[in-house]
Amino acid sequence: MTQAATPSSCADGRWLDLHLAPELFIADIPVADGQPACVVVQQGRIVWVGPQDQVPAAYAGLPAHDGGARLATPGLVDCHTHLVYGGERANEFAMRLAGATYEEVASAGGGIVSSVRATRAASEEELIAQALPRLDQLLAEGVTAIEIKSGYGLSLEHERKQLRVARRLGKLRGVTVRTTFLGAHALPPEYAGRSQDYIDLVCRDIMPALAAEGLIDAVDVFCERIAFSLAETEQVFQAARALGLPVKLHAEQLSNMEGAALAARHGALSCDHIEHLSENGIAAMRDAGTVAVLLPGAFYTLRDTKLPPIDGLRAAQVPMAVSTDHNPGTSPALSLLLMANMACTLFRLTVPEALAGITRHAARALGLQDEQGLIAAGRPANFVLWPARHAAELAYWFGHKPECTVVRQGVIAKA
Ligand code: DI6
Ligand code: FE
Repeated sequence: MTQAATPSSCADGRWLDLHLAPELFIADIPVADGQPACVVVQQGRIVWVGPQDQVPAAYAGLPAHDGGARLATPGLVDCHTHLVYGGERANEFAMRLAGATYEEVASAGGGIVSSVRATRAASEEELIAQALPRLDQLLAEGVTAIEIKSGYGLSLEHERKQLRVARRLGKLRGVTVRTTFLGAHALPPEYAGRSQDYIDLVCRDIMPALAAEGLIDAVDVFCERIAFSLAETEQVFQAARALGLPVKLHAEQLSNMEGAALAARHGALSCDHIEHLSENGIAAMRDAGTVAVLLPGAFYTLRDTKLPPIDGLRAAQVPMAVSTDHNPGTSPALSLLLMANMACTLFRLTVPEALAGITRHAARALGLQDEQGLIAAGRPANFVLWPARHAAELAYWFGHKPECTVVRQGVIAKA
């Protein structure tokens, strides 16, 4: 049995000599740029934020933690991962280097279905043991909330197993985990050629059962020509809404299916990938308050050339999040900071956009905007101290794992 990570100590007290990242905090008393700040934590929650020379007397006697003049940001939020799966697919990496397209690999029995076979063959304990090192890589970089999808089980038994593993990972590491049911990720082999029958099974049997077991926080669909149609997506969303579950969508990754507009009609939390997002989709997302989740790791791995419509999203003020999309096929990425760098370098996001993308906009994509992604009084204590003075350094450096101090759910998870 994998031992839970023992938190080193309680984070309660005054965190002094901090420099707060612009736009990622709300202070009780204004903090000027460069002014040393203090964050006060009591019973695991932030109770005050402001200049360290104006800490209220009521907190003066609390233990002091030295922030070391470091940059403080909210805990990072990885809002789109397929972190739980069996095996790996390095062989496909080699196949694509030899010229096979992602769709050709899928048609040759590789792709998602090969991970399905490996996931079905693995026990719950084996999936935990395989996922923990991947989760620890992300946690070491200050992730304090993460979304974990199913979608490699594609049956009641194995989708349940994936979602149970996701819940257990959160408990083992004391990290906020939001689970997303992605039963409509691919057609399982036993339903080859019978897509509608499988979607009926997903909507009638699998989703209601797992929702009743409290395993589902949101529902997602891979809406794409090599996956599920708009009509099938609509059916899954109708079933989700009937169960009171919010939805999100893998939308417009390889083509424009107008999936984002459909998702927005259902008040989707987010539409993700969106390289082929249309003006109509942007307007629909804007009107619905749906977050655009950018996944530069998949874009990079697939050597995609179709950039998401960043200028259009920016002009429409659609919140943009950035995530690893960690999965064994198109984005075996284990660094959210690298994704911030790639969002700037490949997608031309500004540094403030990229940092909001891995904190407050990512929190919104999970419905966690009131408790994650911002340093402010009244929220659980989830923040990171970086060996940096300027926020731009978080997107500038890449390929390293900065030695950071992580406060996660009110404990010092990494000193
Ligand atoms: N789009 C993707 O890029 C991943 N899933 C999806 O809907 C691919 C997942 C995999 O290849 O295992
Ligand atoms: Fe994905």
